[in-house]
Amino acid sequence: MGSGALALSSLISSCRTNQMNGYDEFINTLEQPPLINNQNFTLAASSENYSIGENYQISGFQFNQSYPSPTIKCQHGDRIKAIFENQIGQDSIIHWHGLIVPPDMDGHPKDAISGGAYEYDFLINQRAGTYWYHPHPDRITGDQVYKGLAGFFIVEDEEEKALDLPNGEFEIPLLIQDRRSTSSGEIVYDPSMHEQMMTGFLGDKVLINGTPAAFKDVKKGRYRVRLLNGSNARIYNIAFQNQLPFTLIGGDGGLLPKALEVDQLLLAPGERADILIDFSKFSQERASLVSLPFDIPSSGGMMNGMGNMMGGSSPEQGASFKLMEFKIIDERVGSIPELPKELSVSTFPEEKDAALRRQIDLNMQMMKGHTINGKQFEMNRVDLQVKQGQIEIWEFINDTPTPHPMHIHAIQFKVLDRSGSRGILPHETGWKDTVLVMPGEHVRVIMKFDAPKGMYVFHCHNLEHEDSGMMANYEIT
Ligand SMILES: [Cu+2]
Repeated sequence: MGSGALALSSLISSCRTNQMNGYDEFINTLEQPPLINNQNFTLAASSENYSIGENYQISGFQFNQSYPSPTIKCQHGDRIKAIFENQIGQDSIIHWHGLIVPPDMDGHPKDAISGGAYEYDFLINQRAGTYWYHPHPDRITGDQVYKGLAGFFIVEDEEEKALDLPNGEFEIPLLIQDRRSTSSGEIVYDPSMHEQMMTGFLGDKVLINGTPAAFKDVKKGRYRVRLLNGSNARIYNIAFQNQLPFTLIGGDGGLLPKALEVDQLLLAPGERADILIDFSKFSQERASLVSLPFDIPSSGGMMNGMGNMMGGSSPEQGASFKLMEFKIIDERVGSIPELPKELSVSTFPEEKDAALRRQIDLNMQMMKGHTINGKQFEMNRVDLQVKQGQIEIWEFINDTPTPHPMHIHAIQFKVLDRSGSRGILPHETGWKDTVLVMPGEHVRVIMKFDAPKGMYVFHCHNLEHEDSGMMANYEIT
């Protein structure tokens, strides 16, 4: 295990109770999103009233009248021609999270349409990975994602196929989202001022692929599980209940250089992880996927401690949850080839080649909103310019009492270092597009700007923070 994982373990609070939030029983079969396995497709967003499990209802949105949203699967080299139809009665646009596409294909908030259709046409010329898509309008992204619009965008390539990883029924994508309901079971999105300014909108129950209290039948063999934290604000410390180790093989931008054995994984909104889990190693009939409790480091400032309090009626950030159960059927499946030592080959940019270093200050103005370098988001203001082909180091500095998962569009970066005790986490050893910056932390990332020229955004992926201004424009020139 890497030193980062050990450092993380030391953060785990020992004084919390063992009582986990969430369901007592896992009784609903895990939903599998419909598959779009085609380079040409339409995603039509519409307003729908629908039920979630037996107990919850929502007046929400769906893509192609489906919840969870369809999974898109394509190959490196594909030319995607997609039509986004907006029938939800408010501004919207789709962002392909993690994909490197031209500026007018990226879902910048200024490209939002109030109705009609937006045509996408772009090439997939990046490595295999677990990417995703969701709306990206200014100030109302949190509302639209929460109400049902988010799905996987999986890219495959030859390097990955050569590894013979589990596939078909042995490949399981899990979209993890928390939700809050009224006493009558209505799921509503109504963040308070405090939630916008501090915690974000935290739920009291977790849906997996839109399924409450989900279970999944699995055989005694090895599975590939793609994890996506599609929650608005909640961070999960993912583990199996008995802390059985699992194998981490990928992060945001695809395969890691080497597989790593871990027993927990801190996943913030927007982040993905790709894991292998061998259910033949479990002796019991059920294996619970959980989120272990964790502490939010304090920034030591005036606001010390306030960030984690008063999260509405829901358990606080860092609380433990039961997520879902795997029900292990007594049927052995054939052995799978062992993983090679080196999973993939990547040439990461090096610090000595960086042409520029920038500090990105994450802050807030009371009663007003969140800021990046002192400013709230404005649609057409260029906040910084970068030269195409240039390598830069950005240092995110969190001067607030709450965590900020920072996402940069149109790029995959490498995490260089993090101040404090957490270090670089196992899933941060490969390509990333979203990195968690805890209160008081400085996190440096390095990247080369190879995307087409034009304007893109970077922002906090706590969607209430993003919607309250923690977003900025950068232009590749
Ligand atoms: Cu934030």
